[in-house]
Amino acid sequence: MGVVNVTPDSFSDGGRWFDTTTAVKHGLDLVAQGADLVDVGGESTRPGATRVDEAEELKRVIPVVRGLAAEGVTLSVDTMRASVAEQALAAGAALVNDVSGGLADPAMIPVVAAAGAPFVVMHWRGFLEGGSIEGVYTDVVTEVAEELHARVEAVLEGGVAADRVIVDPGLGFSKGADHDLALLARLDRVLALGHPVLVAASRKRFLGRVLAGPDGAPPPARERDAATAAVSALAAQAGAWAVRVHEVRATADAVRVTRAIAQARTTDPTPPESGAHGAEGAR
Ligand code: PMM
Repeated sequence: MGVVNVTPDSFSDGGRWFDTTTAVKHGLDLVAQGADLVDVGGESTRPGATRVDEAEELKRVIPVVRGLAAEGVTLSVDTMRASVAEQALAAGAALVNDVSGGLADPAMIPVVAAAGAPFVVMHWRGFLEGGSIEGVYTDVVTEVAEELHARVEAVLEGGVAADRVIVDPGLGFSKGADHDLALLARLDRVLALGHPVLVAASRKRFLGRVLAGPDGAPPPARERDAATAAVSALAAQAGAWAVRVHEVRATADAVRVTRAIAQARTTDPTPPESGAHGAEGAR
């Protein structure tokens, strides 16, 4: 899933694809680089961002959705507003990606249910707890899995079909770097919810912390793409359905090679050895 942020202020690419023509061209470039799906958003969710009004969000998103749909691109719309989701679906989007998991707008779940569209339900305590940025957890993996499960139940009760629900641990949303790393380490617990899993690690703060130099300064967001591709490969290997990234080529390659290795594993006639270093023990 490639990202087109039609915003002036997203944290890693704000302002770069802000007019319709540039945004459509960027979406087509992402497809040429290997994206199967393009996620179009008109509202930044970075900490401290103020919400855009509905008219402005529609003005940013709908022409880009229309332009890319006309080119045959499979699209998701990244929005917390039911009206934007509804109009984007009518303009050709296939899927709705709501970082609030249906909490921000009570009309969202009915709109998605009526359209029969796939729905990405992301975990974010900012909406569960009224805006807290850094969540406090005693066991982040268990708590995120349980809270996502509760959101999925609400979405199903609202009429969205079970086979339309995709879940996302919401890396960086009310989570610090250690929380993000723990969730990636135990993606199996999110997969155990029984729905396809979307992982969106691209350029996020936790990568900045892992990659920080000796002075502790994180590299700028756009220098985190190699690390993003590495996380994408690990997420794909763990069983993620999709990875959402800004720079597609490296991640598409990483995912393809991961898949090729998985295929080679299934066709290898030699049974795996039990120890990491085989019967002779560690060398
Ligand atoms: N992160 C951002 C925006 N949309 N959608 C989903 N499903 N999951 C995410 O983690 C997510 C998202 C913020 O990233 P950006 O502003 O750099 O695109």
